[in-house]
Amino acid sequence: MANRIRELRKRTGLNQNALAKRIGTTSQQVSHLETGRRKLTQDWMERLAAGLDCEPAAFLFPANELPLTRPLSPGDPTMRTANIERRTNETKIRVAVNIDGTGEFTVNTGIGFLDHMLEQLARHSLINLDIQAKGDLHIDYHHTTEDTGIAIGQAVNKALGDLSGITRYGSALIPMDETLSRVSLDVSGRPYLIWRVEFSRPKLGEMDTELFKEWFQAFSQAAGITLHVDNLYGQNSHHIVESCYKGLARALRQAVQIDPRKADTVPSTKGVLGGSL
Ligand SMILES: [Mn+2]
Repeated sequence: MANRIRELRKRTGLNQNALAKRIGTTSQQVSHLETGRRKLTQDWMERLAAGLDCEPAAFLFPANELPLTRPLSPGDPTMRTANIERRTNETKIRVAVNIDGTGEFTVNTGIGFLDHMLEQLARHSLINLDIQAKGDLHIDYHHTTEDTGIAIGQAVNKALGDLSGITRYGSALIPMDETLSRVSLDVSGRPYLIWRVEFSRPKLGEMDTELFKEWFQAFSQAAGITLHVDNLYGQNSHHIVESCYKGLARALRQAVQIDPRKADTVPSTKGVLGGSL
């Protein structure tokens, strides 16, 4: 059976021998696994995934079905990274994030306007974001929009781990021409969305403007973030929503930063984040 071990290995720049050493086997075994001479069991997939910093299921994805997300900074323990794969009957999504990135992105959701927003999110948060989504766009954009928010939120949540040392709070005021929006958030493990944003137009490109609330709701729930988004004023719907994504990006950038004065501690008097106040 065809698998994607070789492709993934090459993306990380490892040769068979280097990968074999990482996972405690021989290069011959790696070779047999790649060619299918040795059966790719769950155990092997888990070992290979650990060596290549990806999800075990990544090796089984047919190459033509969905492009593979790049492992971001494989093996660098100082980087907060995560990969998420989410498959339902409605969408198939892969997300890779590196919280400690430089704002690099590869975004492909099939929805042009949403791609534009997610690119802003990466660029202004400095979180590296690799998103590949295939959804049921022939129905409408609802599932893909919402599920993309869930998958990115899950990836951010996973990458942040126990939230040790983070600044926790962040806020931003973002102007775009006639528009001003404010985003305040608490990376606390406590999901909550306040969304005070109205649009003058029902659609932007092919996308219904009502879907942006769905995206922010999905993201805040999955990421475990209390998120308040207010458009203070503005007319142009494109400016309004873009200022919200940029505000999220800038606020997130602040909140996930490691505070050097309390590195290795969780920023709560309870000693643990999440749960009740
Ligand atoms: Mn724009």
